[in-house]
Amino acid sequence: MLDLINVSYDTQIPNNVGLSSDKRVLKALEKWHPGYINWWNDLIPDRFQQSLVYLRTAVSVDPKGWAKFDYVKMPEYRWGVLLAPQVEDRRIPCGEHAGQPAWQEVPGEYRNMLKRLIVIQGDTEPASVEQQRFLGSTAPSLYDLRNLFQVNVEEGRHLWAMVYLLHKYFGADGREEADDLLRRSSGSDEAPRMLGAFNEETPDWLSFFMFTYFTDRDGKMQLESLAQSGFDPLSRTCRFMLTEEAHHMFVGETGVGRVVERTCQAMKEAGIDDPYDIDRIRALGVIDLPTIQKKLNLHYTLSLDLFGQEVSTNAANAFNSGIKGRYMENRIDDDHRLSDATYQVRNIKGDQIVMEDVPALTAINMRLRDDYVRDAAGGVGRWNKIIEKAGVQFELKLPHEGFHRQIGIFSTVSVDPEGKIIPKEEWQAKAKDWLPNKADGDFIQSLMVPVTEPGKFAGWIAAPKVGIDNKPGDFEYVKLHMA
Ligand code: BYC
Ligand code: FE
Ligand code: FE
Repeated sequence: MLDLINVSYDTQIPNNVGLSSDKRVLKALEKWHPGYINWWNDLIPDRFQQSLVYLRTAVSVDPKGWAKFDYVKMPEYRWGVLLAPQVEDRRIPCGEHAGQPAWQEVPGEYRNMLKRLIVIQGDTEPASVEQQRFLGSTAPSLYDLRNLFQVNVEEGRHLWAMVYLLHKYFGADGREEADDLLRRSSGSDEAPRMLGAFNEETPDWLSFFMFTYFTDRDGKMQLESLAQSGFDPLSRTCRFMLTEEAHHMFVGETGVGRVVERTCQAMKEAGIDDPYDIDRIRALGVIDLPTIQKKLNLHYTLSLDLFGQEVSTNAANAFNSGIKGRYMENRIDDDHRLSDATYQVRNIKGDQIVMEDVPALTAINMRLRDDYVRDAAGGVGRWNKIIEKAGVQFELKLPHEGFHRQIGIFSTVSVDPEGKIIPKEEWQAKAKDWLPNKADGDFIQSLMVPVTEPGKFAGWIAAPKVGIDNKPGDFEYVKLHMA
């Protein structure tokens, strides 16, 4: 009998999808596996591959106890294929087929749309590992190094999750797409990753924390939407991925919070009250709050681009066909078809930003972005509490959604962080005050020196409040391999 809660280890690929009795898919995945391991080995420096990292591995999909913590060498990590348990009698939650039984096989008429969304989702996962590949050598502590690698192995598992769906449900062209996921690479000229933000650099640890806070949160919102899919295997896959995603955003939120905390603390100790006294603050070896705001501006706006066009027929089709739902679709109290509903979308009239009603069906991306903005605001409020508690007069803010955009309605105009449309030349002249400039980058880079003694932290970041898996402060999260 197939055990759908616990994970079977009788094949090379741990799974709860009965791979050992699905020879075709097992073979296809075993064929794909070496390419994946090569990709991993080329990416992560050898010194870290040989190190023992205190990682969690998913061993079950039981919400009460799905993970096990232990020392592992990363190339030996058991990347598995895990789907959340099937919900009995699950129905398609939205669109023209709402109420019909969820699909257990790919609905032929929506095959291409479904495949495209799975490929885009899959493409982001290895991209993020590629973006973060240089960070290991400058980790501010063993605790942070471990968190980086935890996020990396889980993004690797998310790639596995999408590759499984491609192999299992999309035949020969699914196999080709799975191979292409290892062929494209972040920032490459010939074969870049599919979405803009995933070709940007993650040059330092503050960027890493901002990325896991803001960009992994796009991941959360998109996975929530795909978890509402009428295609049940996709829904179940994404539901399990979401349990892992929570930790990635925790790393981001606490990471930024610890940087903010350390800066405020150093300012107080030195008797500096003015957060804009940048030279003196930087001389303390901490990152001034205005520069943290610039990093926030950058990563937030890059992440907003990931929601696509505000008004989108792609999104309307995905919703109407029942392939992709809204955030918390099953909790929304409406007809789930949006036949007559409208939704407010920002538009540009002359030099003004106005609100306009459009058919709600076409505004699915906008609605998800609105949900995202609300979700993202939470952590910013908690960072501000840290600043307030330290007695520093400064407030971090999400910039206006029109600021610094490459996709959608705002990509055609220059908007300042307050939401005012301004001449392009003025925007360009002020950009260095709004986004990290070369000098900011160089300064942050100068702080990026590795700290590898258990329980010690680089001077620009505070220690975390609690350890991973309740470990004590001086726990050796990574046993570094000495070459
Ligand atoms: N960059 O009608 P539109 C994660 C393209 S993150 C480049 O708005 P749609 C993670 C678009 O493809 C979550 N191109 O499109 C996080 C379309 O092209 P075509 C990833 C872009 O489909 C951290 C055209 O512009 N998952 O998991 O409504 C670490 C028209 O746009 C971009 C997903 O995104 C862009 N930013 O919306 C690790 C879920 N935006 O087809 C992992 C799957 C748009 O006309 N994807 N374009 O040639 C989707 O649901 C949708 O494809 C999108 C775009 C929301 C991304
Ligand atoms: Fe992911
Ligand atoms: Fe993630």
